[in-house]
Amino acid sequence: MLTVHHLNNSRSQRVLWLLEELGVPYEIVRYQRQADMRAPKELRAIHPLGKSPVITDGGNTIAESGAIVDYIIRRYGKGAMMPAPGSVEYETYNEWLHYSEGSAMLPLMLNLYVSRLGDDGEPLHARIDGEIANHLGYLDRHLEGRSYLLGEEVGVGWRYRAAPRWTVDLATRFERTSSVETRARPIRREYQPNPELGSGSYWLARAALTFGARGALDRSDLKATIGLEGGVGETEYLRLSFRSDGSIPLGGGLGHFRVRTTAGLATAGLPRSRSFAIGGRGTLPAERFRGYGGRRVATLLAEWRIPVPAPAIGLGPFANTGNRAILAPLFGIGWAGGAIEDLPWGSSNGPRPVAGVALEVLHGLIRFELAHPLRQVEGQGARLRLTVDISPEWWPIL
Ligand SMILES: N[C@@H](CCC(=O)N[C@@H](CS)C(=O)NCC(=O)O)C(=O)O
Repeated sequence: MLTVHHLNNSRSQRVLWLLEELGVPYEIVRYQRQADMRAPKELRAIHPLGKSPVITDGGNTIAESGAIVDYIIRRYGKGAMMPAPGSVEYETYNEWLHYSEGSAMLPLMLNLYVSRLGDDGEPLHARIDGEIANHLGYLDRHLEGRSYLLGEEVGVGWRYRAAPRWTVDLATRFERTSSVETRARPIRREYQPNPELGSGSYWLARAALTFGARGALDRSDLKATIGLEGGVGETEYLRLSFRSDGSIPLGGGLGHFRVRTTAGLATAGLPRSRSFAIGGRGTLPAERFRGYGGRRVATLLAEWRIPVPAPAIGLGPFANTGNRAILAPLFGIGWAGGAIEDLPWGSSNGPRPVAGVALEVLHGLIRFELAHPLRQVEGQGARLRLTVDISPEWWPIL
């Protein structure tokens, strides 16, 4: 029988969780942390590192969370919890599997240890906090518009490619949200973390029609998705959403004109976890991040993307920062209505126009946005805001 060598309050909780989800029988051998939080020496008899999680199964002894999860899913998962090896999704799954211990855990552990140094650790905090913000921002961007890291939902879906650029998606799922509250320690205190959005249990059905991008940067291009979702649970609701991104080349070295739009409309029963939110990066620069939202939203962001020369700074023997940057005067307008009780984002009380300029450098990777709300933001006064972020084009692959 598979045995989990479980240390209290430790990462082996993940292994127990996985085994429970899969319904795999197992037994637990418990170890108690000592007063100094270290594992008792008995764990070294199982694996030389003396850490938890460790599992033993027949002749196998396996340490390291990712390796254990991989072993259990391959051996006992019967195809569940893992995309088919060789598929694109499998590579993404594998990346996330390694990501938690390989990248994300380091700044979190550094934070834990360095915090114990009190004032002596202060010089290290800027870097540690920056890295934590980097990782949380990455996760946050990856989760934008979806509920899970690897999929959009737990349920079944069907995708049909009707024509090279047209795709139809139909899906149904069961969703239970108790809380998706996050606590953030942002660099700027204005960042709006997720509120407690628990909305109970729902059966959902979803249909989406997507017109895919041609993917050619120097020609005109358009991508758009329209989705209709219906839910039955604590309430009943319908939710219609639309998103588009199009650009037209202006010719003569004048760059591109680009327009991005989003729109959402939902009936009165919309649960809080499915509410729309706008403001800040990606939707309405210069306005507060997720400042407005509810059951009805619309945004339009237009910019004129002008290529300008930039000094190419060497980045080692094979790369440089590129000899071109994009300067983009921009105009945006957003509107939100149908506020939902207890959410920090509410009605915009009419349209919220903004204007500014963006600068994209490092082959379009880094985007600076300097923008100004054209209408006063309540309680804040209208002021110029600078945002530095990874350009939205890169969000899906970073
Ligand atoms: N990267 C390893 C980390 C294992 C690890 O450090 N476990 C901690 C508990 S979360 C531990 O055993 N600490 C006790 C000690 O180091 O004595 C994994 O994910 O399995």
